[in-house]
Amino acid sequence: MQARFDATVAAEQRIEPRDWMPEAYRKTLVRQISQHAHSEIIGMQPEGNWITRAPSLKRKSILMAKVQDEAGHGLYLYSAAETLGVDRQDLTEQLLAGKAKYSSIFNYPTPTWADIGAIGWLVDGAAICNQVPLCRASYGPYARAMVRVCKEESFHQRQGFEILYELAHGTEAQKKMAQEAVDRWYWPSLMMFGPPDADSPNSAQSMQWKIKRFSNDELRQRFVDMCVPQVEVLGLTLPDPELSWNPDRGHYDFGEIDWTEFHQVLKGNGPCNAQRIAHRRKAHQDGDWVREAAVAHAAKKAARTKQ
Ligand code: FAQ
Repeated sequence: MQARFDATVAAEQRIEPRDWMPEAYRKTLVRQISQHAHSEIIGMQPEGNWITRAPSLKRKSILMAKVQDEAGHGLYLYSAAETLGVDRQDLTEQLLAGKAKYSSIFNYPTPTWADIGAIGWLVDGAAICNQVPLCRASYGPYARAMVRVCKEESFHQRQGFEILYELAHGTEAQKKMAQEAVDRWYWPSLMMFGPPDADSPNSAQSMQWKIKRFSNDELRQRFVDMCVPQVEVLGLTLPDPELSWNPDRGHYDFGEIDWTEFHQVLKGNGPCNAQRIAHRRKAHQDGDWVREAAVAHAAKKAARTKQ
């Protein structure tokens, strides 16, 4: 069985839910996919915060669609996790209990409308860099989910870029607001790729299993290289004085990331960790009656078909 699994992975074919798989492979997938699902669900909050305050009806409808897409990604990913034999309710309970991880990036606040532009451009931009290679992940349901998710993320990224472009080419105050939002989100978006390779306990095995195709640092570098020309088009700057083209490496060199901040956010001490979980708990409680009604409806329907 192990030999067949290894051969399937080596041949770039997909492992499907009914195939035999090593227990550690299954566990790693549940860990990564559920964290990813939680990120999408918690990730609705920083932007949802601006739906009622979007500056025009057009912006409001675009933002509503984007946040709704994120809910869809979350549900899609929970379904992919369920193909590995876990229960969505258990995953949700772990999140509500504050035991499950989700991306550090969603623990930062969105004080201005420009933050919505910065999230779209930087956060969705980083998500695309990280997730496009996951479309080739060895586990079929995860890889297929990523194809659709990435298509939607690229629309999200462009809408964020466009918000920032408009602001950066508006009044002085608007340009300042755009620059400040980029300054706030740039470093946390670099942390989305995870710890440096030397401190990433899961990378080597996940790459061997072809779940991850590139290391955290490789994808982070790709993202920095992508941001530099784009920020020039925006007419803004990135808040890193050490950013410079390195012709020998063929990449941009960049400054040191504040890993203490990253670990603090992971420990629950980021600016919005407590608020995000409290909000998610309340939303879950507020949805109790919907779940009860759905169960009652299903029971009624089942009883009717038996008659
Ligand atoms: N935040 O050994 P590694 C989105 C944890 S995009 C929190 O390197 P791995 C779209 C890691 O889980 C955001 N925790 O781990 C959107 C591990 O903990 P564990 C979500 C982090 O798995 C946009 C430990 O550190 N995207 O939602 C972070 O090989 C806009 C050691 O790290 C994904 O989840 C972090 N930043 O690599 C939505 C993509 N980084 O479990 C709304 C799929 C690391 O051992 C608005 N995931 N950790 O206790 C992945 O590609 C990988 O899981 C990585 C981490 C690259 C995130």
